[in-house]
Amino acid sequence: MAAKRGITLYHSPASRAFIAYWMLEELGVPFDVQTVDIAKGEQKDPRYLKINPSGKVPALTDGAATVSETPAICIFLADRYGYGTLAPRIEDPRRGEYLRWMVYAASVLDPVAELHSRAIDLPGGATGFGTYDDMVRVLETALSRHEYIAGDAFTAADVALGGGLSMLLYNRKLPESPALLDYNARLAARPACQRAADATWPAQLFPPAG
Ligand SMILES: N[C@@H](CCC(=O)N[C@@H](CS)C(=O)NCC(=O)O)C(=O)O
Repeated sequence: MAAKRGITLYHSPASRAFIAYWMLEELGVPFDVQTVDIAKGEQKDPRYLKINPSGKVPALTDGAATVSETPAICIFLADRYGYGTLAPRIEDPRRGEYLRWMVYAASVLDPVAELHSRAIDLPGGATGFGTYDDMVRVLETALSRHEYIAGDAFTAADVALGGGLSMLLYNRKLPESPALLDYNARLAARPACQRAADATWPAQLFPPAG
């Protein structure tokens, strides 16, 4: 069977699909958007579960390849279309930090902020992700040392982690501290980020600049 051609992003408005959309905009590659309306439960349709067995958005297909989990989508796309620019090369020592923050986005930032917003704070040593206060301190420290999460250059880790951070700030699940707000403003100023927010977020995702 011939492989499907081109990139398709499976998307729902005002969801984590914003992050994958932003990644595609940063790379400037053509893609189709297929809406999977999570408000209507379309993410649990058996046809979509073949693409993402978790029944969540986003997911992405590129030819014969299928990928889901937002940071995995960012890693996949950056390696394929932005290797050496938005993704540090394998031999580049900066790839270590880059991968650290990619995984941190999904394994620490997302679950810890969501749990904290529901007043669930587990003891740091008892979980793989640590406490909310530790997570905020770790992020603030990293972001006060350099402009972007993995160093002085913007990378796909800023899309994966920064996109999640922007959504959490929007939903008031992170503190509006100077380090986090300044970083969010730097990301929001990027034309690709603005295009993705305009295309995927019915309300205003970012506060007006100024
Ligand atoms: N770990 C997943 C989380 C994706 C996720 O939770 N997506 C939400 C929208 S933001 C969703 O599809 N919710 C619908 C549902 O779970 O039924 C990722 O990083 O992609």
